[in-house]
Amino acid sequence: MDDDARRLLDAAKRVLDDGWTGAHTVPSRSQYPHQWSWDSCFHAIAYAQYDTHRAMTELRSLFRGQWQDGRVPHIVFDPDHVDGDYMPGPEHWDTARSKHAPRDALTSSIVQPAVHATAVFNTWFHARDDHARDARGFLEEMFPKLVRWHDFLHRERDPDGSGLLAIRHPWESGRDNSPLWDDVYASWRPSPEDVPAYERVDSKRVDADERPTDEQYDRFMALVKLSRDCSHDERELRRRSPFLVEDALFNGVMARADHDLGRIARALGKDPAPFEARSWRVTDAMNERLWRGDRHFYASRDARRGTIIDLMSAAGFTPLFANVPTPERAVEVCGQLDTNSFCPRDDEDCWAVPSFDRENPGYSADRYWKGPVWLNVNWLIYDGLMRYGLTDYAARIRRAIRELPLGAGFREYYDPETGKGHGTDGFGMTAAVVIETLLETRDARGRIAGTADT
Ligand code: 2M8
Repeated sequence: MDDDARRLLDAAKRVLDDGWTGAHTVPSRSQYPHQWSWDSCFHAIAYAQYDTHRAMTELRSLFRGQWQDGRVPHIVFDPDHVDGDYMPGPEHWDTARSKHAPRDALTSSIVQPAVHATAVFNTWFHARDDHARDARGFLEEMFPKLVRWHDFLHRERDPDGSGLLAIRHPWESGRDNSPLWDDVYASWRPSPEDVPAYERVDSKRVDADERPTDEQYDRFMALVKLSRDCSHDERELRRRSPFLVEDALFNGVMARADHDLGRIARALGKDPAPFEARSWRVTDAMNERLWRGDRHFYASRDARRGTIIDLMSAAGFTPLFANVPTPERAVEVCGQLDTNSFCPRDDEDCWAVPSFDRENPGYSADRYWKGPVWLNVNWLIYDGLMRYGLTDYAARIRRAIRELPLGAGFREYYDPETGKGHGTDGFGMTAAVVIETLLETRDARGRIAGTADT
């Protein structure tokens, strides 16, 4: 490792140390003072490389918030920060209305992409020497929790039995204000009585122009209220939610997680077949319903209206993470990455991979999920490309994962054209993927060691 890389690694570890509460890592001290579900998985994937104990503590802490019906909530609130530090706080969710909510943890009632089985698997796989025994115990402890989590998703989130899972809030995608949802909003505007009273705090600490608009927040909050009004009952919400989307990233991550749960089962001497079968089911459904052959990428689908959301975003490449495309298709997908929409390889003034199509009028270089480069999503694509041996474009992404933070710090997201950092600083997911790419050894076929097929 060269000096620059060593310094970057140390700085990234300091970011995670600064966010460490003793039980978990906050995404950012100032902007996100609680525990977020997929952020924690990324943090754990990084810790798995150098601190098994922390990786285990991080994931255990998250699963303290698991509901009795198996759901893993997108936020587990820290009781020390519930007084206006973040909105919506527990009072907006009022999860006590559900008999499934945990009684000893304050949480939200929605979910985020299921990176958990992958994070648990990596934690065990990379554990060395004196940690190996603890990690084996951890794997045994987490297995039934993961099974209940995946059971919940496949049981409650497959509205038409197609194999594709649906999200019922934009926050569940992890990509809050992606232009993809504008398509859905075109036919859904909440009436004033559907929107609860609320006061934003997110735009006080980060430039309001970089955050979602008030109109988008009205919709976010209307969906929070709807969840509360339905006592967070999934069956009722499947019927009533105006937002029901089969998202390419959510499903791609799920196909990988099901596969990794199968690998955990195998490691424990149990039958992996049921989990692998689910992974194939999601994979087949994605190839059947979401693949856009004419555009060489995976779209998302508005499940409420039964229409394809015909917009290209970075999410459309994340099925690579789960080996969803055939090798031929993966090459096509890579070709689409190598265009003006997502930064061609020969364009030195463009940082791969922007979160949204640069050629679309809805693109914005600095507004949150409408175009900026998010390194956690880039990492999913990077890992996928490596698994296919598509190392050229992967190398371009890896360069961005190192050089953007080197130039602009560990920011939440970056302008694809200037590399300028935006959003909050000291951001955990950015630090995590920097650590992973610096420390992970990929095998001769370019696959991540901890997740290569066995
Ligand atoms: C952002 O989402 C939260 C809501 O969950 C917010 O804007 O308040 C997203 O970028 C999401 O992907 C991320 O997990 C979260 C914390 O980093 O922030």
